[in-house]
Amino acid sequence: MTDTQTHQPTQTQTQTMRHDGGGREVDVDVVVVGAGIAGLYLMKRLRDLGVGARAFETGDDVGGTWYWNRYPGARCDVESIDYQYSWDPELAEEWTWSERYATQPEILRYVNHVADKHDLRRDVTFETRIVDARWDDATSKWTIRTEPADGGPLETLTCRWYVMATGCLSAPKDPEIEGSDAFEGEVYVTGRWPHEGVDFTGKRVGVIGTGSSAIQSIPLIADEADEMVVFQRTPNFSLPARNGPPRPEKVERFEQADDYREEARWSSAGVPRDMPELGAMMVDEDTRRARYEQAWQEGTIFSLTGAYNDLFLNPESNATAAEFVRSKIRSKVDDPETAEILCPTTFPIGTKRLCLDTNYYETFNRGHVSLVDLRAEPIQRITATGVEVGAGDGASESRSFEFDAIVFATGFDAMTGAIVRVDIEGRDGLSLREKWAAGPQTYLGLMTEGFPNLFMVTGPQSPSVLSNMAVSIEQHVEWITDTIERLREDGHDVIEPTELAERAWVQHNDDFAGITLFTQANSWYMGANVAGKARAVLPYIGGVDRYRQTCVDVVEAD
Ligand code: N01
Repeated sequence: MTDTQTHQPTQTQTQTMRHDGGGREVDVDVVVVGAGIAGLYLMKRLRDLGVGARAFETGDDVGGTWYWNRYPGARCDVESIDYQYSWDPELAEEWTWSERYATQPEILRYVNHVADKHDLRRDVTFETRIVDARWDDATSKWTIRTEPADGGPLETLTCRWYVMATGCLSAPKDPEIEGSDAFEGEVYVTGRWPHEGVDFTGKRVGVIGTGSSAIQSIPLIADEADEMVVFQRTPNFSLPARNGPPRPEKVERFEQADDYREEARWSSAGVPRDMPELGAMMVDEDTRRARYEQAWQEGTIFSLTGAYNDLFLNPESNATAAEFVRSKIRSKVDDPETAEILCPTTFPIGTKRLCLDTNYYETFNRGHVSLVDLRAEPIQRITATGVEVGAGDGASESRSFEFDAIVFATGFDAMTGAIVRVDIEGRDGLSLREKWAAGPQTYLGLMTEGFPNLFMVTGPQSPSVLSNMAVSIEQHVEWITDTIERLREDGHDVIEPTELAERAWVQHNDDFAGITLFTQANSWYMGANVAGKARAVLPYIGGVDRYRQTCVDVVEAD
């Protein structure tokens, strides 16, 4: 399934080649982009294999997503017992999660603990971004230019292998609102939250967006703000997280950590759980409602849409789960009009990522919090003092809101954004940005034809965001490092998917997506949240277990 070329095995040591024009030129075996959960594990594996590697990170420390997303209420929506590294079994003994769903500061402390314990910072260059990367067929190497945050000279490196461990939700998207630079008050973006925190006490705050980041932060911002207005374009389905101490039944199962983790690796979403055998329409309404109620009480993103086996396939089944959640929203929100605005009706439940919340809907019962339905009154512009909404057709009146602070919770250019923001040029000058203009084309979400020796961790067309990222990251890191090790042992310098293998994988992804309801939503899963981005299902829908088996089969087939 792949082409390889044979050369001498690469050097294992990092070598300084020459100095040039103020910038240095360095040759390493592997360049890794990102020092988050994926980048750190990559660096550890490569070091253990004796492969010279350097990582680059735009932040000034490790943590990736947990470094950047410091907004109030930021938590993982996968339980912490599941969302942690498995490669160092001692960590489970050393680290006890204080909550079922740990907060961002606790997760960041955990990542720092791992970085300290394994001395992983020493091979990372912080506050440095990759500007571009070009493949050279003559040397079978990548040439990469990096730019330090302090505006210092660009550095040029060459490497044999180039790994993007850039995360799926790391490139904040442009808010795409007229005048978004015009506001003269405080401006915050959830994905780039100030490290020192923000005190909203006594302030009038506008929040734009109602995705996970907004749904987690709104109740806490409302605790401080004098007045809060939430601008909602599309309502989301959110389930109560029921956060608290780690669940005793989970803690007990995790006592057999090896078995538990193996089960996670071979589960459909990277979290061990019982799979439903029945379709939703195979049971009567009372049974169904009781099952949904049980799932609602469970408080996970998997429980409700995992209650029946056809909720992503059969619109009629899906509608029963969606209506169940809408009934819960109506029961939580006092004002019937506000409740209706908060009820999602335009996409099947689960086809936009479900949110987990603590008191989100209840926040709209507070006197100082109001909701603006942007479908009825779209944002016209952001002004120096606030936000103007209205149909803009002269038929209805426009309204202005004045704020001290505006929070943009407007999301990310997901899955492909962080990859194509680097100017990557493969064989014969082929631009990755151009190759993916009509949607990503990858082999297994790990590589892409025309870009030899370029690997992606949890790239598009792999399970990634539809799974427990911790499990999917480890699988990719191990696959990539095993592959590099094998190529070196066998004296191969180049690996690249064939065009046919890639076409088949893209087709397989499309086929899977086509039989599900995912294509019916204008979600970031579909690339639909970014103006001009091609519409394509970005994650692999077939499940972690099926995907892992495919990767195993590919390796076994040599
Ligand atoms: O981003 P989003 P997010 N005018 O894209 C709105 C993960 N995550 O940062 O839906 C007005 O979901 C946009 O409206 P619409 C998680 O996987 C995880 O919240 O495009 N509104 C939407 O409401 C999550 O799914 C955790 O109509 C505009 C919102 O902004 C993913 O990250 C926590 C607009 C963006 O929502 C992304 O979540 C947080 C405009 N011009 C995030 N542009 C956990 O682990 C955008 N919007 C719990």
